[in-house]
Amino acid sequence: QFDFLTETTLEDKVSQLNEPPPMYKVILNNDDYTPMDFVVEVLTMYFFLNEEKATQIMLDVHHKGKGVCGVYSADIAETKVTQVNLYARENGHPLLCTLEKA
Ligand code: TYC
Repeated sequence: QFDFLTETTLEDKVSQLNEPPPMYKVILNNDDYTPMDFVVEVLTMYFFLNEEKATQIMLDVHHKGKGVCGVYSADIAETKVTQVNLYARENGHPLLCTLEKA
């Protein structure tokens, strides 16, 4: 059996049932304008990190260009990215949050 719309075979579907869902890394990207305090605030608000862990991740991103905020299933990862980018835009900052397959 082959589903022409999704291009999945029955075999694919059965193995998907037995496997955990694909996971995605939520990535924070560095820029030269977003204030450090704002990045820490975002990390504590959306990723349930304490001030210390949030500061660590923020500094890591600041020095290395990007960093992982968390790993989630597709739906949750997409929601986090949307929320962070929207909140940054609402506050006039260019902070960019993206997804990568884990
Ligand atoms: N580089 C920014 C600054 O010096 C701080 C910053 C950190 C911005 C992490 C974005 O994802 C980021 N103000």
